[in-house]
Amino acid sequence: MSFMNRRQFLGTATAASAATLLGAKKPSAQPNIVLIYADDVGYGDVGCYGATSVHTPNLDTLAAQGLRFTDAHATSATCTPSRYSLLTGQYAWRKPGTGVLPGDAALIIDTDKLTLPALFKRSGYATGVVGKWHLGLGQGDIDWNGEIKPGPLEIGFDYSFIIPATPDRVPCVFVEDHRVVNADPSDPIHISYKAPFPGELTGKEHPELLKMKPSHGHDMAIVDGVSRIGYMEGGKSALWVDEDIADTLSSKAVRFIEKHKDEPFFLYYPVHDIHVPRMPNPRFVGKTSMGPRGDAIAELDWCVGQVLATLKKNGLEENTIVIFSSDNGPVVDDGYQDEAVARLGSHRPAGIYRGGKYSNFDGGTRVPFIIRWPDHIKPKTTTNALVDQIDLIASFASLTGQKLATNDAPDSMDILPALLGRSHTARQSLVEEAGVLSLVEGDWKLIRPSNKPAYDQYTNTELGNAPQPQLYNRISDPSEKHDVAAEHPEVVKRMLAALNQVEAAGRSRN
Ligand code: NG6
Ligand code: CA
Repeated sequence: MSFMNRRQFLGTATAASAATLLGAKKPSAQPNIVLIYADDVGYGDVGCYGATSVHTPNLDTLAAQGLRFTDAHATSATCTPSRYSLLTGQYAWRKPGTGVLPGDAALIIDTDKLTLPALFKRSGYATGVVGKWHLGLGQGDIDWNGEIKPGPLEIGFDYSFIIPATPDRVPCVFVEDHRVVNADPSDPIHISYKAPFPGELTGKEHPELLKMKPSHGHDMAIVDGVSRIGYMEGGKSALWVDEDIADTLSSKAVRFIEKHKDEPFFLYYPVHDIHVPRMPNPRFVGKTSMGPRGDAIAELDWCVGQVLATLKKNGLEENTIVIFSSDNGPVVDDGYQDEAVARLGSHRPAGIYRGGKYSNFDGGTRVPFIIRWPDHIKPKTTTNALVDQIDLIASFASLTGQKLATNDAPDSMDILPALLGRSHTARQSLVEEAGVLSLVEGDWKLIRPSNKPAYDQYTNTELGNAPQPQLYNRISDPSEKHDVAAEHPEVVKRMLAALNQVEAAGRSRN
């Protein structure tokens, strides 16, 4: 089924079954979708998940008007693989080269594969991405002064305004569609992840030039008084100002919504907060007792508020599904001296869960996940259904009345009933990726053995690696404090075999 408009959608048989699922309230049209994807925001980092050291009134409102998940996961404990899985419906670990990417990496998503935006496009939606990309661009050896492709536009987005990699990696410029924004041909941009350019001052040699100093790594190119990962020359007119990134992205997201208010749209909005360098706009500085990390959460909440206000102002509230989640768990010191550790106080970024970003433990992938669709999803509800962001593609295929081919999104499950709060069961199992793979199944979580370090001293993270398989009971021991592998050798054996099987099968949706 391709390019249905809202009216055609209502006329299809599949739409009728979607309407049945939605209960008495028929979908008046194809709902718009806004997917707000935060960066490094932990389970315990927002008010409606228990945070008290920072106020997140907009996220709390979203939860109060919608459904809040307590067992929702990113597929990975770092950014690139989670984003890859979210957009393709394929576990990133199936594809080599999907770890945290440098800023000059080639696009890692196949342009001939079904993606989340392509799914919506097929159904007649306008599709856009505004925010942090981190999935590579081009085919290697990117010319930042010319047309930059393939990228978002080649995998299904009609519009794109992106930070190419991360805010702590060069190039520190925005790319809109195929071009660097405000590029100046007389000051060409060059990027290297190998060596500084002749005459380039680096954070390592010139710490006196820095307003935000690294705690580990991040001592290469200096842009806007912050040293980054990678080297960069040229492009002075195009450089972003860190304190203005949230405002810039917010205005682009708002503009996209307003421009497409009369047609169905899908906006993927991977905001840059609260990734390092944490440099919120001065109007958020001091809003929390936690320094830049807390203030960045306040800025993130403001970004969410801007979306909600725009939907309201344009009469789009009712017919728009808003989803909020995060790409991986929290980290406190992620490489800059931003007082995050010293000012953490009693705040627990991962809530009761162990570990955080980079970790096999649940703090690495269990993240906030809130969905609101007025009149279709009951407000003020919570569910413990096991869901994964990778499931959005199959679930939205179902919502828009599309059938997935066998090889499309091979690890994505249709969990639409759970997403709409009609069922408290969703997945039976899922695979999480960090240092090694883990399998969550029923009450159990099994972490594969690994000889990688158990602890990272720089980020102060329990990575959850151990030379023997670990087994935790998710119900009686959600904080993964007691490894019970020795008591349940048969469960360990069965789950190790099941994990091998998921891996070997190349797919996990039947
Ligand atoms: C790490 C960076 C960290 C962050 C991470 C990726 C250092 C020392 N640390 O290598 O700061 O950028 O990569 O984060 O460079 S993610 O959220 O995009 O996965
Ligand atoms: Ca991240």
